[in-house]
Amino acid sequence: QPIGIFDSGIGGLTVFRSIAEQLPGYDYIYLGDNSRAPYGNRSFKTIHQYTWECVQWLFKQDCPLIILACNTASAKALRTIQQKDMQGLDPSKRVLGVIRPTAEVIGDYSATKEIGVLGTSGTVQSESYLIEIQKFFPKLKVYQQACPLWVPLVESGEYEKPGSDFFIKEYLDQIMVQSADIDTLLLACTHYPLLQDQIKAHLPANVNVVAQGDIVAKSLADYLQRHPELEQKISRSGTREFYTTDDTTDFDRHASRFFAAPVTSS
Ligand code: DGN
Repeated sequence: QPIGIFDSGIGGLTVFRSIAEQLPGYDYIYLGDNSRAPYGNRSFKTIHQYTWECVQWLFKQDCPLIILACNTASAKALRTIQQKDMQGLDPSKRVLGVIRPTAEVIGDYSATKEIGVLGTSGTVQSESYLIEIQKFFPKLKVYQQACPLWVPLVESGEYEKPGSDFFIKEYLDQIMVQSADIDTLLLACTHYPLLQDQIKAHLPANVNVVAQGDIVAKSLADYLQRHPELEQKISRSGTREFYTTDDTTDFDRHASRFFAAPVTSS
């Protein structure tokens, strides 16, 4: 039985890439809901409905464990899925998100104890990071900034062109002006790691830029160790299957940038 990995589109492949690197032996199925992406500006109800449909599809593929490798879906749909939709289903099935594992450790990256969270409008409006981080680091000061143009910048491939720096700098200026003591910026969106070098180039050298793929992968490894009955169910032939709800040629062309390896989807 494979581990299911869900994202609104191709962005979750940055998280999957870290998971596949740290836990290479397991089987995985990735589903990108590209035909309805991006989720970033959609309503709570719509994001929940789309995410739950995709989770159910992954359950039908026999996944005992599904990771919502999407911040927007984790922020807006995970709680309802865990607390309502899954009631009455096989209790051994699990759906996990990316926000909690990130919130558990992000405070450790900061010396000043002031951090900035960069995400989609949906993630920022949900305040999920503020709420989750408070549970683990109650004294940490957390500032937020929505960067709605960064997902289209990455998806279109325009980020590799010089004009993109204008849009990268704009949101960084908006977060850094909130406090002079911010020393850590969390990239709380699957697409932003592709902008990491350009983001760093606009910031003082003392500011850490943290991508969450490796954090989520490490947390998953710990989770499987703590849940041996679940871990036993996962098959281990090292297969990776990719599915998209939209055009496969398009998915494959863009996906390899995010996954850092060739991708063939169905
Ligand atoms: N995968 C989404 C996220 O991490 O927030 C970004 C893409 C989107 O649907 N807006």
